Amino acid sequence: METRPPLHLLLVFFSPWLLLLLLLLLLLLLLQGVGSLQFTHDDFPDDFVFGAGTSAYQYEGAAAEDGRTPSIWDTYTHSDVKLMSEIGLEAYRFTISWSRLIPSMETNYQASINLYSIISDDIHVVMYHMDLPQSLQDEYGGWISPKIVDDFTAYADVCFREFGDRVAHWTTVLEPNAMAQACYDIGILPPNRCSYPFGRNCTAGNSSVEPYLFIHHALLAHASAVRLYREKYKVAQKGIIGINIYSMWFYPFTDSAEDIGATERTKKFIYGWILHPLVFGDYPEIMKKAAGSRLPIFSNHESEMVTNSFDFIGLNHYSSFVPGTMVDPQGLELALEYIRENYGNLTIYIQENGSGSSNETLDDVERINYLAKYIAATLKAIRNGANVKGYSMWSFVDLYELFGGYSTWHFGLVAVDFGSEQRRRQLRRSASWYSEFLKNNSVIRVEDGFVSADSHAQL
Ligand SMILES: *[C@@H]1O[C@H](CO)[C@@H](O)[C@H](O)[C@H]1NC(C)=O
Ligand SMILES: *[C@@H]1O[C@H](CO)[C@@H](O)[C@H](O)[C@H]1NC(C)=O
Ligand SMILES: *[C@@H]1O[C@H](CO)[C@@H](O)[C@H](O)[C@H]1NC(C)=O
Ligand SMILES: *[C@@H]1O[C@H](CO)[C@@H](O)[C@H](O)[C@H]1NC(C)=O
Ligand SMILES: *[C@@H]1O[C@H](CO)[C@@H](O)[C@H](O)[C@H]1NC(C)=O
Ligand SMILES: CC(=O)N[C@H]1CO[C@H](CO)[C@@H](O)[C@@H]1O
Repeated sequence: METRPPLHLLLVFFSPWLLLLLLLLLLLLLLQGVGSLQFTHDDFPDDFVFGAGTSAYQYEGAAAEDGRTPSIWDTYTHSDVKLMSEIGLEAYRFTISWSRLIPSMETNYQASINLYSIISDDIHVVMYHMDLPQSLQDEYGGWISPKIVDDFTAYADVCFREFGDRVAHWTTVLEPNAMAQACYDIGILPPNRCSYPFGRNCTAGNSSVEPYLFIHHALLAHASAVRLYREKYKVAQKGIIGINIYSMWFYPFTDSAEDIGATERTKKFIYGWILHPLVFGDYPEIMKKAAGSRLPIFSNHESEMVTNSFDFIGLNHYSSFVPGTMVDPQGLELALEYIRENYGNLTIYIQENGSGSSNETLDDVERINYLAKYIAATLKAIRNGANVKGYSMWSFVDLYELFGGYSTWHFGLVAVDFGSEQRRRQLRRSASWYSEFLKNNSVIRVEDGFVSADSHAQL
């Protein structure tokens, strides 16, 4: 049987003209940059803000532990604010610690916020990230009791009253959907509640019920704080308020209907658990069906209170669920598209995104690569119609990371020498790179797996 093409076809195929044409086409494609994007700060909308964040208890962490006085914390804040201004951050995000918002600390927060206000009028504050006062946990079980709603609202009232004149963005609760799992399902984070076989190391808890209770009360507490803000503070303080979700992206394992179905269900549990009530006043049908009577029911009044109780949605986005690689900027684009398609064109702030490393090197090229790709993905999403208004990287300085302690993980643009008495700060290459992007409008080119900038940041 004849399998080779006739000779005259081969001749045409190898004709020098055709070859030249093919080469020209290839060159054009390369010049155009297949899958590449070139951009500067100016390509983002005027009201788009770039920032970086920290969280109070991770930041202050050691301060309380080793008995340092608040004035030393204040010194760190001073030097950090100077660095923030040098780098050119437009927004600064930090978390107030509920368990530490005692009168003596209130003055410290006042002092810090005053300092931040000098360099930026775009201060973002997170009110809750896993630091419930122990007394409320002991008294009534904390978040699994509806009593938390009033206590959280009272705490929010203090935050708005004391700091609201200088805070532009309030985020009530950080990553409730991730906390439900870590704190009440597998129980690896405080209050370490779980039950067999979902978690194995807890002394108390109920993994099949408490995650749902936690989210239910977190949504009600959030909505109640938002109502308070809108009724009592918003007109005078002119800020906006929202909630944050942990937004990992998921791909089906195969093309089978089962895998596609499972992926859709997962997304409803991860995104819809929070967004469906906030947009439609109730949990997604698929969750009600799967969780049955374990899922609490919103009364009409609660449903009304929760619906539209946000000005923006904050996303913490780190990676996708793909075996092999953690860096998947496309996952961020797909997550934004999913939210827009299912819940409308919501105002989104990417509040946390960063690359942790066990390597404390100052020459953090990998972090630069990661950040450039995700900033590029954000720009692409905006061009495709997503309403993203800000990008805040995690984190500004190396922090006391939740799982590893000081020495293990390094997320910072700024390195901290935790061994030195003064906790000496040093800018990493990523800080200079971010600064060139923000202040000098340097060009960032992102190609598949490769990032370059006009002028490479020098330390
Ligand atoms: C339970 O705790 C022990 C001791 O802290 C630890 O070694 C073990 O890995 C934990 N097991 C699980 C399943 O988390
Ligand atoms: C968790 O609570 C449910 C509903 O009250 C109950 O049926 C189940 O037995 C509880 N599980 C554990 C481990 O206590
Ligand atoms: C840290 O990263 C730098 C640059 O990527 C590399 O040269 C160095 O060997 C790494 N150090 C460790 C301990 O992994
Ligand atoms: C979403 O809202 C933004 C800001 O108003 C707008 O620029 C964008 O075009 C909207 N997207 C769609 C798909 O309508
Ligand atoms: C920005 O450009 C100026 C002038 O060319 C230069 O002095 C400075 O080092 C550059 N980088 C930053 C981060 O400002
Ligand atoms: C504050 C926070 O949640 N940080 C987490 C970000 O994600 C990394 C893993 O990618 C965690 O190690 C951090 O604790």
